[in-house]
Amino acid sequence: MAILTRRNLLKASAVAGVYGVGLGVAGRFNRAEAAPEPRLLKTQTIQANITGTEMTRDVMTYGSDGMPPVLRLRQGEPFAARLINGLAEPTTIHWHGLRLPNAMDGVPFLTQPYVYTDEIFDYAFTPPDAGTFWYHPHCNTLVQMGHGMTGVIVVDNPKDPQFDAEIVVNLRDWRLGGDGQFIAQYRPRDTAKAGTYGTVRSANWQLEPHYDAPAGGLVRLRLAITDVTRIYSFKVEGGEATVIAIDGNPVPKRFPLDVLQLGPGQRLELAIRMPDSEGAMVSIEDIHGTNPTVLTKLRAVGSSLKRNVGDLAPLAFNPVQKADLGSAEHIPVILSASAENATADSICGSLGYNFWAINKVPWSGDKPDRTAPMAELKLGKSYVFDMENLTPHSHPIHLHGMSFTVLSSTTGAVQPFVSDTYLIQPNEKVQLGFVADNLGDWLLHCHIIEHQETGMTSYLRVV
Ligand SMILES: [Cu+2]
Repeated sequence: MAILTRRNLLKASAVAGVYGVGLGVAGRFNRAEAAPEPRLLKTQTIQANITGTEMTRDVMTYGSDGMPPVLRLRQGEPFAARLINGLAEPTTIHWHGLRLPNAMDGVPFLTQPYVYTDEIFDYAFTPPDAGTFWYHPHCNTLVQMGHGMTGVIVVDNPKDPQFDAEIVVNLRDWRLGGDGQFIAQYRPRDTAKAGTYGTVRSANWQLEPHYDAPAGGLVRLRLAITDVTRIYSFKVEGGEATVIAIDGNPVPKRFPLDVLQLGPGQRLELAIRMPDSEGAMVSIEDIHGTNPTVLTKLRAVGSSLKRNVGDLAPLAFNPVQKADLGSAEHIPVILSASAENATADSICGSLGYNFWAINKVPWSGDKPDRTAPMAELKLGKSYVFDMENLTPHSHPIHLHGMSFTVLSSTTGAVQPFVSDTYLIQPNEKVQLGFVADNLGDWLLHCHIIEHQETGMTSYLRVV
């Protein structure tokens, strides 16, 4: 792919705008409906009250109303968004977990040019899957995401069972000092370990917000971990919580939530049966690490609806092809540390260090010095990632453009979850099966953004 210069950029944007979803991808990802009116997403720098006491300056967001809006799409219906860049630096939008044409994937150099200050880029695609997804930049990602640019996407299937309430929660931290202002987004010594944690935790940009829900009713709770670093272990107190979907896909078999560990980029959907008595609270907690934290609370209101989680019809599975394991080709994916030198030679992609590598190649992505793809895949063929984590840290590994099924793991029995992100533990070996059903260059990277930007990034080419 040619490197696009700034001069080419307006031309490229115009092409995307006119042809939208028609850009070079065959099959069901290439549906040629007329594009709907685009949703305007203007990036800008604002002040926001996150700590509850001070206004934080230099917060970055989409729109002007604080937290980036929750975008609601419909499964199988065309969607369009116009990115207008009001930041003082380039940006792009990646639609995490959505299977869409490669030209819409939002990765600088791999799939699209930078969108510079005051320029626009038109995105258009038709989401094939229903569920909880999210959107964020893929340029100067640690800073832009760290400063606020992480929003949740809900793709509705109108045939889903009826809940009595739905609550969407965007979970993330902020690196703020005692004066409520941003401090350095990372410390290299932490980048070389689990990553640099935020100092202020939030749910929907608030500290422990409370939401009302009907007593005795069924709540569809959509949790999205949009933080750049933190791994969560979810626990629910005070109500009955059933896991119905993970990472945008219904689970093969529902199960009661005991404790579930999920990493940056992952989503959890729970059916919560609220207590019967008015005023009773359900608390959603993260018990990972040494500092258990209440993230948000739901308060039962009204007289009991006396609903039963067993009455909920199942969610429809998304149309994700299953790999043919008999013919599948195996691709090794080895996650390791690296000590090669790096230079901060990119606007979007590098922190100036290499600490990590995939298959021994450290590459921070989002920059012009492309490495070769880790593998070239044939459209329509089945593959299995044999992924192995040689590091002493967990890594949420995210595949763009395609969904995989978890086949087996050395950690013990795994459910055949369909997902776009797998949180691999130290010393774990996992097998992930998928069909290469989407043409183009697709990133595979750790979603601890410091790891991504210090080498734990690679990409696949589907031809
Ligand atoms: Cu990582």
